[in-house]
Amino acid sequence: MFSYKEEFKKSFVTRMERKGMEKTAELAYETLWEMTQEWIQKRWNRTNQLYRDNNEKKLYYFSIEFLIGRVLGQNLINLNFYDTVKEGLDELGLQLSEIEELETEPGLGNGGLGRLAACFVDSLASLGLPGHGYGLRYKGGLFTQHFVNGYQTEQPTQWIQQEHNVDIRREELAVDISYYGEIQVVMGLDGLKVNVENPEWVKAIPYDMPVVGANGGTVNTLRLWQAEVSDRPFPGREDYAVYEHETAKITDRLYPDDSLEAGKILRLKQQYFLCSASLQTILNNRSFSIEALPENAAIQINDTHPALAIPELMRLLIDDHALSWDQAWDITTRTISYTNHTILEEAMGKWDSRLIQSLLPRIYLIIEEIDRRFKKSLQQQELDEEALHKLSIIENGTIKMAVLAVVGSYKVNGVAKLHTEILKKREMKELNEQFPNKFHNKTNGITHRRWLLKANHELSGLITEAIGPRWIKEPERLSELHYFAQNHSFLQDFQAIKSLKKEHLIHHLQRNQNVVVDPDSIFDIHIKRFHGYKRQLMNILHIQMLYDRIKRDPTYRPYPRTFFFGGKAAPSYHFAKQVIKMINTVASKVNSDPLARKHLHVVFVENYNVTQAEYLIPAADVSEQISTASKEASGTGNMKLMMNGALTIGTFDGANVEIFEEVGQENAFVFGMRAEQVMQYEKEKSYNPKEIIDSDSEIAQLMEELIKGEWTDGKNNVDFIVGQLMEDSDPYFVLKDFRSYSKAHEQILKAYAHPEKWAEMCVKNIAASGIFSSDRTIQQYSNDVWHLTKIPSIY
Ligand code: F58
Repeated sequence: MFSYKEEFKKSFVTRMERKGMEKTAELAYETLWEMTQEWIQKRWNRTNQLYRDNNEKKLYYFSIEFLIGRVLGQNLINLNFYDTVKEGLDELGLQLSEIEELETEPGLGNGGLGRLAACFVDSLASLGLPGHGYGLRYKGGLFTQHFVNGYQTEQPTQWIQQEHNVDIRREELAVDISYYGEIQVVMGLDGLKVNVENPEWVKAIPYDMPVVGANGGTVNTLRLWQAEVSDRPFPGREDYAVYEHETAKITDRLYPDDSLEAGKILRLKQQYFLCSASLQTILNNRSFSIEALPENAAIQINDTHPALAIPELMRLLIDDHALSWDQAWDITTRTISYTNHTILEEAMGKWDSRLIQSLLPRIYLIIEEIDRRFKKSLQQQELDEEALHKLSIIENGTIKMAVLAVVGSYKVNGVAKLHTEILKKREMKELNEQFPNKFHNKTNGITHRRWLLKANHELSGLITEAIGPRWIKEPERLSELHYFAQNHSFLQDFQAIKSLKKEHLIHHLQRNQNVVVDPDSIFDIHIKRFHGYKRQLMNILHIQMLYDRIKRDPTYRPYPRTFFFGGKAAPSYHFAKQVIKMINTVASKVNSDPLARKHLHVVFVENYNVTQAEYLIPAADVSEQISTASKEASGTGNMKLMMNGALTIGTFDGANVEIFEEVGQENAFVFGMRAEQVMQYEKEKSYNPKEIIDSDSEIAQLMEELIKGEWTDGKNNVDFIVGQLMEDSDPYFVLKDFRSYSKAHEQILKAYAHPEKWAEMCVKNIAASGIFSSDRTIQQYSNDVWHLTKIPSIY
C-alpha cells in the first residue's frame, strides 16, 4: 500500500503531527518504527494464517544466540520499502541513516554461531520456508566492550526499550519449567511412572519477533523466552526475594561467567530453559498426533547448547504423553538434527554429571538410560578402549553433550567441507563409523540482504546496473559480474564506491571513537571473536615487525596501511584479554611515532558488533582470515568481506578453502601450514618454537623486544604473551606460520601498487561469492535434512 513515496510522506507527516511534539529525530524514529511494524504485522498475520490452513512441516531452529543486529533498516530492505522511505524522508528534510542510528542493536549473540542463526532465519523467510527461531531474551545480552587503560571492560547491553520494542509479549503462551526436586517412581495405570516431587518452578514467557523475508512475502517468527516467577506454589518460593532474583538471572545475560560453580549452574539452567520451553510450546500447539511429530516438525540444534532438547523431548513424550521408551526414542531421533561448529575440546560442551543430576534429576535419568542402551548396542562389536571412550556419553562423572547430540539426532553436519571431513575422519571418527549416513556437510552462508543490500547499498546498486536485478533473488547470478572484471569504467565505479564506504567508516569512527584515519591507506581488517586460534596475536606481532623495519631501514617506506581490529574476549579468557591489551599498547606506540605513523596505523574498534561490522566490511581492502589450519570450523566474516570486494589473506582453513576454490588462489593471498601438517605436529608433539627463533633473526629480535617489555604493558602481560608463543609450544603455531604470513603481506603490497588489477581481483571475489549466500545453505538443509515445502506468497 505504501509503495508510493507521496502516500508514505503523507501518512508519516500526519502521524508525526498527531504526536504533536517537537519534530525530533527520536520522534521520526518512533513514527517510522510504528509504520514499519504495521506493514509487517499484516504480512505476519497472513503467513500465520497460511501456516494454520496448510499444516505443512515446520522447522524450529534452537539456538542460544541470535545475533540479529539492528532490525529497522533491514526490515525496510526486506519489505522492499527502503528506497521509497529514504527518498520520502529526504524530501521531508530527514535522513534515514540518522534515524537508523537511534536503534540499539540487541546483543543476543557473540560470534559466528549467533550471526549464522540470524542469517538462517532471514533466508528461511526469504525462501518462503516455514522455519522459526527459538532463543532466549537476554536482558543485558552480550556485554558492551570498552577499553580502560587498554584493557577490556564489560557492561551489560541495555537494548530493551519500553516504548517500541522489537518483540511482542505473548503472555497466553507461557509455559512452566521445573528444576531440582526429588525423583519418585509410582505405579500408574499403565505401569511404573516417574514423578519429580517438589521441583522449583519458573515461568517462561515468549516474546515474538517478526522475521521478514525478501519482498515481505513471508514473515516467520523468532521466539525468545524470558524467565519470570511462576504462579505455582512450591516450598522454596517462600523466600520470594531470593527466588525472584535467581529467576531473573536465567535470562539476564548471554554466557554468564562459568569459571565458578554458580555460573555453571546458571548456564545449565539457561540451556534447559530454552529447550524445555520451546519443546513444550511445539507440542502444546500442534495440530497432529504426537506420533506424527517427525513428519510435522524438524528441530535443528545449533551446537551443543540446546542438546538437552534430546532428553527433554524424551521426557515429554514418556512422562506427559505416555509413550514407551522405544516409541519416544524413535520419534526423537527422527525429529532432531545437530550442527557442530567446533573441534576445540573446550567448546564441545561437557557437564559434570552431579550438576545435571541435582538441577535436572529426571533429565539425568534419561541421559543415563540413553547412554546405557547405546553402550549395550555396542557390546557385540570388539571395540578398543579408545573407541569406547569416544563413544561414551557419560564417562568419569562427565556428560559429553556432543556425543549425546550425535546419538540422539538423525543428521549431524559440519559447517564447511574441511571441518566436516575432520569431524568424520578424526574428531568423531568412531561415531561416524557407528552412524555412517548421519554425517553430512553444509557449508555456511551469509544473507546478502544484510551484507550487501543493506550494508553496501551503493555496491548493490552498481551490481544491479551492470547485471540487472535478478541476482537479488538468485545470488549465484553474481557470477555474471565476471564479464565486468576487466571493464574499465565498472572498475572505476567499484573503486569510487570503495572510497565512499571508507569515508563512511571514517566518519563513523570519528564520531564514536574520535580517531582520524587516512582514507588513502590500505584498509586491512581483522574482525572476529578473540581467540588464540584466530591469531590476532600473529597480526599484531607482524605490525610490530613492520614498525621495527621502518625504524631500522631508511629505504623501507611501505604504502600506508591502517590495520583495524574488532572483537571481544570472553570475560574469563585471560589470554585473549592479554592480546587485546597488547594490541592497544602497540597501537599507542605505533600511532604516536611520527615516522611510523606515516606508514602504519592501528585502530581497535571498540565494542565490535553487527552495526560496526556493517561499517567495516564494505570499507575493507584486505580480509584477515589467518586461523591455525583445522581450527576454524568455517568462518563467515570471510564470506561477508569477500562479497564486499575485499581480498583474503588466509590459511587453508574452514570455508577459506572453498573461497579459494571458487575465486582461484591467484585472487587471494594464501599462506601457512595445511590442516594435515598442523595435525601431524599435534600428533607427534614435535613443534618447537625455539627452533624458529634460532633460525630467523628478525623473529628472534621481536621476541627479545617482547621479553624486554617494549611492546607489552607490565610483567603480567609479557609473561602471558611470551609464554604462549615460546614456552608452551604454542598450540596455535604463531611463529611457525609467521614468516609465510609476512611474505603474503608483501604480496599484498605488490598487488595494491596496481590499482586496476587490484580492483579486478576484488570484482572476481564478488563474482565468486554467490555460492556463499545462506539461501543456498538453507535450501540444502531443506532438501537433505528438514524436507520443508515452500508456502505460496501473495506479495
Ligand atoms: C563459530 N563458532 C565458529 N562459537 O568458530 C566459526 O568457524 C563458524 O563459522 C561459526 O561458528 C558458524 O558456524 C562460534 O561462534 C561460539 O561463539 C562459542 C559459543 C559458546 C562459547 C564458546 C564459543
